[in-house]
Amino acid sequence: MTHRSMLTLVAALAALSAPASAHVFLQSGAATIGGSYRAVLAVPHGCGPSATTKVTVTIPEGMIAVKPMPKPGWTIATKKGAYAKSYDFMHGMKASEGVQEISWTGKLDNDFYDEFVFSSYLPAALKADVPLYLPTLQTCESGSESWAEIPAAGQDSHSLKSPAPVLRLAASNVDAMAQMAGMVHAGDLMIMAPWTRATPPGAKIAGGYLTVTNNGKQSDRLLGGSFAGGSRIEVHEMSMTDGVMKMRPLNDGLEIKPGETVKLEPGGFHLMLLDLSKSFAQGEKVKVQLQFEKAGKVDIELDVNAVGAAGPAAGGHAH
Ligand SMILES: [Cu+2]
Repeated sequence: MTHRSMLTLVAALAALSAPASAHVFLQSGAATIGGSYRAVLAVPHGCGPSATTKVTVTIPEGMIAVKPMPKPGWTIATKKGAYAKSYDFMHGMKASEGVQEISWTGKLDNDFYDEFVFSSYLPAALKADVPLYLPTLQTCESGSESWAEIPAAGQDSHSLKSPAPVLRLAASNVDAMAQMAGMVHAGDLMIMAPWTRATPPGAKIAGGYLTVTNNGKQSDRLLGGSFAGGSRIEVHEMSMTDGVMKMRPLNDGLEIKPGETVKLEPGGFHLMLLDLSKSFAQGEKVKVQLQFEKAGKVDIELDVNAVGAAGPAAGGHAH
């Protein structure tokens, strides 16, 4: 891995956490698992015009060894308690209890911006791709604002009115490197971690999964694609309708908006590789050519994982 690609990844993670509007948010909203994390909670405004008098943040399970930084003019109070489980901390130590809530009491006029800082540790037991949410209550001279909304699965957090500050987690550098081995740049698009599953003998279809980030200023669309071992690739959406998993082809393609990262994964959006002429064997790579509306044709390779890898088998698709 080059330095440059590492920086690109960091930039991509940072872009994911950039605030859409003036919410209370974490200044550095992405961190690596298995290391310390300095949380900077940014408070850009009061409750309407009213000055902020107290900021209370709830520490999520899995964020350990939390210590607030003293702040001139503000009184700090913490609530401690037992974690749901015990975590491996630095130097082989275990941590099973600690700070679960911090409040800062003081005054911050609506005309000013301020930051509330604490240190923490993100144990190796945390999972990449599962973000941590830090619900925050902002109390003001008049009224309060609760920054506590957490997006439902598949929901865009930008659609929330008062989203909880979020910390996105990345795997350790070793895992990040493995991910980046399959990273492809195409114009403003960055495609990461493309994979599929081994198919049972005779299977005619297979799902394809990847993550695509649009670093550009224009929207693009993933329209489908082609591959040597079958007829074509469609983009599908899988969703629950009346308790039944249903799939539908996205005939207009899948939009990837500027600044957005879209994940194709089992149970959600996916590539559908059609009319396989031979099955995919675990460990091989399948060359496919994706078709984007603006970025055009993009060659990638899907890693073939185990038959049952992380989701329903391709043969179970009801077409
Ligand atoms: Cu499908």
